[in-house]
Amino acid sequence: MKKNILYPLLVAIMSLSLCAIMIIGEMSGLFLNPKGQEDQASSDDKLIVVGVSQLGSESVWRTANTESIQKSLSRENGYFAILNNARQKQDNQIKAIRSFISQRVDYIVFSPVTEDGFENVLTEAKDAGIPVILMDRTVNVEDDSLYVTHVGSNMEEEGRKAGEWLEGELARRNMSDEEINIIVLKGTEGSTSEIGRSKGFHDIAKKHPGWNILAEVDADFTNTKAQEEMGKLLRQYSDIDVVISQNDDMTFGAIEAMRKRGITTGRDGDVMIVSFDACHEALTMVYNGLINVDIECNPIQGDYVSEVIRKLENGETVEKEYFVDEQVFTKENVADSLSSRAY
Ligand code: GYE
Repeated sequence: MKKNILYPLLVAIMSLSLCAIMIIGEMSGLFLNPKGQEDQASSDDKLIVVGVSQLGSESVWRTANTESIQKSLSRENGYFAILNNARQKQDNQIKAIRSFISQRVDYIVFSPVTEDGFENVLTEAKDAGIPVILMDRTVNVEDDSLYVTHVGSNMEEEGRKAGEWLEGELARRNMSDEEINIIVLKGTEGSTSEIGRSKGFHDIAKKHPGWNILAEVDADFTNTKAQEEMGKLLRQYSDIDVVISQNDDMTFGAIEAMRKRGITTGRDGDVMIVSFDACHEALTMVYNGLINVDIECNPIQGDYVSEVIRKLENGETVEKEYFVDEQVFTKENVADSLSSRAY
């Protein structure tokens, strides 16, 4: 009988003590460690995991673009970004995307080195239910549902701006009816930036029978390749009036090749230089008159990408294409942007 009364009493006392220990523990921080870990784990669970396949690190532009995406897709902003650098090789990009698929990332952000050749891997991403956001360059696929959206520049428009600048400059110099010898240093053959800039420039060039395009050479968007190619072209052609160089890094290489041979460039030089990107170093050269014009291509695309992801997370619809804002820089308007340009 005694035993029966004591037993529930004992259980009640033990439960109360346990509660008290837990409350005191909570207040004194005794359980802080396990709970802290739990918080960390659950906040990690809330992070949006993004696989980023960057095509390479071939240019100043690319470095700024990579930094922009890393900054926007930071942990503080709610992301866990896995970045892969493909070193300008399509195979590396395909491998990276496959690895993102097997890691079951929430999104893939992808800057394709060329437009062709990604249909299969993008189909695999779609089948796995992973939305793909194209950044900077785009892809050539029959089924455009293989990607959600493209955030980048209007490359064709950039090419047209280059042609229109040349039209205007020749008119200003009263040279519109003269024969003009042009060299085009192209970026990576088959990339969106090369295709667009070439097409845009050609659209203007074909209106001018006097514009002779002597050569169009692939210099892969790099300084060293452009220096090498420009060296060869200078041995081949003695009367070059204009170099259209599809990015600033190639422009630096081309100018160096000309400088070595005593050829001057820019406003008062032997050869007019039209460049693309508008990084700080090139804008300085525009200011100093060594480059005539720089068609801006804006690499700061991270916030646009993050905004697209935010919309998708909220179930909102997104546009198929987002173009970033860009301008044209000549000596007349470059000074203000020069001081604020961070890349
Ligand atoms: O102009 C060049 C880079 O695709 C817009 O790629 C980009 C181009 C950029 O390597 O510098």
